[in-house]
Amino acid sequence: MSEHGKTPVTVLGLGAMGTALVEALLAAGHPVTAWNRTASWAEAVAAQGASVASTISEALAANTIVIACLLDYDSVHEVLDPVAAELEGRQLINLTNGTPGQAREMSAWAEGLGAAYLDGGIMAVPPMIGTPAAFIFYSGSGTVFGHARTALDTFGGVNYLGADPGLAPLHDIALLSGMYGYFVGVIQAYALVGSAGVKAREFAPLLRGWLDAMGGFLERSAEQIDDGDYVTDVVSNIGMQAAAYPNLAQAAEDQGISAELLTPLQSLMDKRVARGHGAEDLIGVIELLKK
Ligand code: FVH
Repeated sequence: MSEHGKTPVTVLGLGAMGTALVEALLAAGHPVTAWNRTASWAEAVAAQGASVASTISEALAANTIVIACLLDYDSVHEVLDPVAAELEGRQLINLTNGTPGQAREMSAWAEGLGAAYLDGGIMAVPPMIGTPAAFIFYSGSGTVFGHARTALDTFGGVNYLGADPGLAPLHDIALLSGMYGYFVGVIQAYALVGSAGVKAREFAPLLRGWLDAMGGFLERSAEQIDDGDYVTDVVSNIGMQAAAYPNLAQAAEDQGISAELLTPLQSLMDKRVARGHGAEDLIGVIELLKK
C-alpha cells in the first residue's frame, strides 16, 4: 500500500491499452511504475506521474502486482522469459488478448516460478477504460484478484469467473466471436445496398432497426440450446431458411459483391436439413459445431 492507501502497480506495455490502464490507475491515485519496450512511449505517462522503469528487472522489483498488457502471449514470454527468476513472489495479471489454452499455459508457467497468476479479458477499447462502459473478465488466482481489486476497479466493471485461468479469455473470445459475426452481417449488408448506389448513412437506420429486432431472439435461443430442444415456436424453420439463403449469395454475386462472408453458414444449414431437422429452428446448427 502507498501512504495514501492505494495499491502500487507495475504495468508492462504502453501501447494504446496499456497507456489507458496506467492513466486510469494514476487518476485514481495508485502509484504506477511503467515499462515499455520502446522507451519513448513512456514519456506521456511519466508526465502524468508514473515512474518509468528503464529495465524489465527494475519494473518487476518495484511492485508485487504486475499487469502485462502487450500485443500477444508471445510478446509476454519474450519480455518475461529472460527475467523468469525475478517473478518469484510477484502477482502477475495478464490482460493481453489470448486463448484459454495460452492462459492456462502461462498460469502454470508463472506458478512454477513462484508467482501467482490472474488472467483478464478486456471488453473495452482504450477510450472506454476508466468509464462505466468498460468491463473486464478475470479468472485465475482469487488471491490476486482480491489483492488487486481496488486497482482493477479503476479500469471499469469487473467479472471474476473463478479459478480456471482459461475462463476469462474464453468469455472474452466468445463475446468477440459474437461481435465479428455481427460485423460480418453489417459489412455484407452495406456492400449490397452500396452496389445499387444506396448510401450507407441512408441505410443505417433500417439496418439498426432490423438487427435490434433480431437481438430479441437471443434469450429464446439460449433456452433452446440449454434444453437441447430446437423445435420452432416461430414460423421460420431452418428448412425454409436453407431454401432462401442461397439468394443472399446469388444477389451479392449478381451485384458484383463477393459472397465469401456468407457461404460457410449455407453448408451447415443444408447439413442440418439433410439430417432431418428441417422443421426446427436455425439455432440447432450449433450441434454441428461440436466436434
Ligand atoms: N486496443 C484495443 O481496442 C483492444 C481492446 C481489447 C484488448 N486489446 C488487447 O490489449 C492488448 C494490447 O493492445 P494495445 O491496444 O495496447 O496494442 P498496441 O497499441 O499495438 O500495443 C502493443 C504493445 O505491445 C508491445 N509489444 C509488442 N511486441 C512486443 C515484444 N515482442 N516485446 C515487448 N513488447 C512488445 C508494444 O511495445 P512497443 O511496440 O511500443 O515497443 C506495445 O506496448 C492486446 O493483446 C490487444 O489484443 C486491445
